[in-house]
Amino acid sequence: MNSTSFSGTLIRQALSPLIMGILNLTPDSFSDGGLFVKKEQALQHVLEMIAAGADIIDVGGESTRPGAAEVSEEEECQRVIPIIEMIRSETDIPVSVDSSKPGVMKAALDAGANMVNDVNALRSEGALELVANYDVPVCLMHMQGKPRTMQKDPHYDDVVTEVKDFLQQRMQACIDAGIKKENLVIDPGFGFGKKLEHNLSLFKHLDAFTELDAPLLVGVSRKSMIGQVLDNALVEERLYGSVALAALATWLNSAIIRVHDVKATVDAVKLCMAVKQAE
Ligand code: 7PM
Repeated sequence: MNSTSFSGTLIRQALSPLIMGILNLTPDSFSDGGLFVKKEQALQHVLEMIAAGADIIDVGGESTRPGAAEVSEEEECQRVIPIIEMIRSETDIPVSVDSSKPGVMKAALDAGANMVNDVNALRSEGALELVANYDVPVCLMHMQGKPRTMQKDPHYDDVVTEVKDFLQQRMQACIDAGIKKENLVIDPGFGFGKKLEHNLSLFKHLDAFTELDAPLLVGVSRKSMIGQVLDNALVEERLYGSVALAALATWLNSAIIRVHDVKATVDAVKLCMAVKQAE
């Protein structure tokens, strides 16, 4: 796949889930050797993910970690735009921009990004209108609350129904704003204002979202729900759990799986698809 052929229709028609490799550009993510060294490290990481079989690279510079401080649009652009320009000049891999700010989305799309990934589901002022000006896929993610406080006692009466209703409403808001339905991707937002029990219910009932008639993106890689079930606090010890959930997400018809560990996930997805397609 290349960046020019990437589209909402391609996501819908893919026979096997697409692997979205995560490129995190928050300041703590690469060693601090100045801008040039950081760019080289980021490019190295992208080339590795491409070699491992990534279908799309998700570039993000805003930490949505529970409790994280907000970053300015200017700061986020400085982190993300030079890297998107570099990926576009060095490779032909489709790029998504992980941002909730319309100014960042615009700069990223003008620099050649092919998709918008918004954990805030285009609820920021001006975000719907901005995306409507571009014919690109957009991922609408569910989140209860705001990143800074969302893990403080999240509550649902019926988590699957509430997340589904939210996503349906955001899909309608997009369509009303002039965004094509075939460009919409939906995501239940694992870990975003959810306790373990909520995350597990959402995963078990992923098939409930197929009714919304939009491809499903699943992002659970290295997340705390894995640490909670396995009782391991260390993020470095969550690889096997992440791969297990990627296999399950494949079995449950996910269209895009967002991961840190591309090679391990590609293998799991291939095996899962081989079994799925057997007589
Ligand atoms: C710290 C905590 C840093 C959590 C980063 C994160 C998703 C996403 C993220 C997701 C979509 C992470 C998250 N998660 N976008 N962006 N879906 N669409 O673990 O689940 O990567 S950031």
